[in-house]
Amino acid sequence: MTIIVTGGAGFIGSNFIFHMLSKHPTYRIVCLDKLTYAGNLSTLAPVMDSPHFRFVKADICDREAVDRLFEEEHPDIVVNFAAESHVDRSIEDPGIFLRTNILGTQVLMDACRQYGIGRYHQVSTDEVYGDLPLDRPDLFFTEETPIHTSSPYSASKAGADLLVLAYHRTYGLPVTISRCSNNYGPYHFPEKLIPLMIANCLNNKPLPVYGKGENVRDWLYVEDHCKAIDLIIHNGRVGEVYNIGGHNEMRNIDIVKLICHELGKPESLITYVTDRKGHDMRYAIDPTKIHRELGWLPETKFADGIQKTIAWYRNNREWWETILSGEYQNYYEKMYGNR
Ligand code: NAD
Ligand code: TDX
Repeated sequence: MTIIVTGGAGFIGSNFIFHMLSKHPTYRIVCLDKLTYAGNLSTLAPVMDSPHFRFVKADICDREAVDRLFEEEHPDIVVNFAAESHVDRSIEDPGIFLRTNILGTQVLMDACRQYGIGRYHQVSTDEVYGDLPLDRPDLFFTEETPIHTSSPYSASKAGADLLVLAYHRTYGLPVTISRCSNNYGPYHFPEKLIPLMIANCLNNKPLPVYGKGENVRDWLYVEDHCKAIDLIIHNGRVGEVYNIGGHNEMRNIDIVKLICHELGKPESLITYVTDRKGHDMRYAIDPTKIHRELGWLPETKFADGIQKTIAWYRNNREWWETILSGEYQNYYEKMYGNR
């Protein structure tokens, strides 16, 4: 069994590679990654020398490179994590989001059609459903909830999802799609809420909370997401969408306060800043389908997962300080300098 994992040098993709190599020791995992600002080869150091692993630096939009890899590897399965993934960046510059997230998906699926594939899996997001009101805690996203996007990022992910379903219906490509809620855990790029707040806390820097901090996200430990994808690519029904989420809704401000508390830092570090444009209020996933069909349930409770995550950032300062010391400084100044 050979699996091409695109975007495997990023947060969830790298965790997925670690999971697959340990859970399926006979599989060959080939990581294709462009190594954008979000990709980090040092993350993959523990598996780089494994005879079951190969890393290839390439852009999923580069048809020649993708075709060459398919000719060399004859993959059975492709799992597409590669994407521009940060909502705030998509508000500043949507173009690269449309290119990578939509056109890159097309290139990968064209190669799957040309060379044949057992399964093409698209890693999507709950953000394609838009948001839910704060005063309707009874509402959840199901797989039937209409697509209704808010940001250029979520619109690009939704565009890709529609294309994936079109390739299934039109060409019979054996596809599956998963739509997961917010992940957290090791190797999360420090531009995202949880790792940014941990890193800033550890450096005694202000903690920039957008708006009033009342927005709600449904947090899932990254390993639980990886296990769900593992189940879907093996046992999920072709042509189907599976929602993944842990019924763990929390307000941003409560997460930030919890991180302060865990790290023994004062809440006075919290700074309320100008809200994100078009900011989604609440995400909440109904994961009944994946539970009923595939037996998936989240295993890590938030109280444990956040402790493990904070411990990881404490013990792996070099990983994130290297990021903070580079180009990220310009990004941070641009995003938060005058906010
Ligand atoms: P990430 O930004 O940490 O990693 C993205 C990876 O893709 C990086 O390694 C980057 O180098 C690579 N990449 C980007 N453009 C590429 C291109 N053109 N060709 C090849 N590689 C490219 O993202 P993440 O948080 O790990 O998210 C992975 C996937 O999961 C994305 O598709 C995202 O939309 C989805 N998702 C993320 C979350 C979350 O909470 N992080 C939740 C649901 C779904
Ligand atoms: O500095 C910040 N301050 C703040 O208040 C940042 C970076 C974020 N926030 C808020 C915005 C959101 O309400 O925290 C919440 C979470 O923000 P992000 O970490 O940027 O995640 P989100 O916008 O919810 O999107 C994430 O989940 C779905 C991932 O980045 C996406 O890739 C995934 O599809």
